[in-house]
Amino acid sequence: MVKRVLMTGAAGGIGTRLRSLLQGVYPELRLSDLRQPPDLAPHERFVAADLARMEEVEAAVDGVDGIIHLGGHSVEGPWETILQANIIGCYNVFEAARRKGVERVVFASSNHTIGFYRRYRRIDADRKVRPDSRYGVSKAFGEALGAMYADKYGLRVTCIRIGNVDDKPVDLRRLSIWIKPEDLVQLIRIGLEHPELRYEVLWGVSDNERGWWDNSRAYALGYRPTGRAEAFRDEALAGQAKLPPDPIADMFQGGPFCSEEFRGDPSQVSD
Ligand code: 15L
Repeated sequence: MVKRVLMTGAAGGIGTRLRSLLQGVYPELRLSDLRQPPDLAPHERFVAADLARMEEVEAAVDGVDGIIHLGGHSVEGPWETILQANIIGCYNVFEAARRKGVERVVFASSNHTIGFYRRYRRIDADRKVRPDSRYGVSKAFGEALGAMYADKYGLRVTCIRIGNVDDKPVDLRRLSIWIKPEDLVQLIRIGLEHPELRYEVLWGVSDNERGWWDNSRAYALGYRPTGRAEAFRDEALAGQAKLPPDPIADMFQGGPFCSEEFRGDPSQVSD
């Protein structure tokens, strides 16, 4: 039974939403980030940790049963930033979990692990990765680390390839990849609580008519999303109409992460 849970990246956008949604679910929800969130509630315990510093990560994970690893750099960035926050930081979280005997890790992966699949492709999590950014590569690295720590050291690991967490989808692409925050909580709880789980890669997406990803494994584990992006169709399309044209982004699932720094010929991106 998972009772004590650490959330890294607790001061970030997703962490802030999850703090209230997870309130009371576990007897202890410990929060960690570089800086303390300004609105820390009396029942919340905060431990400052720089993920790139192993001793700080070890101190943060000490005594917990499960980790929700949201921390790191959450968009594309310079290599040095990605290296410290997402490569070294992610290694430190898994390795500290092993050293401290933490049973479960839920890793916030991203749709940007597969961003260079074209939008007309329907894929499952067994397809090879096609990262669209250094950020996407770092998330694929995190998934690989998770597999190794599960297979070699017996941790129970769930990687959630998150689409886009928001109150509602804000453009055309998000009509396919949006996830309602409450649905993400369901997936995290599967990762922390499902008795048979060993290593899983699940799609962090709601029940979207225009979805691109086969999430049948998540459904088999009990996922019952309540979010439906299509309910916000008109607003999302109005949001899309305000965006500048970006033909490369429009071809691929990763959207603007694909067009940023793109110097190639899109017809050469294998299909
Ligand atoms: C992500 O992985 C990012 O963390 C988030 O900021 C969004 O940009 C999202 O992907 C997206 O693809 O919309």
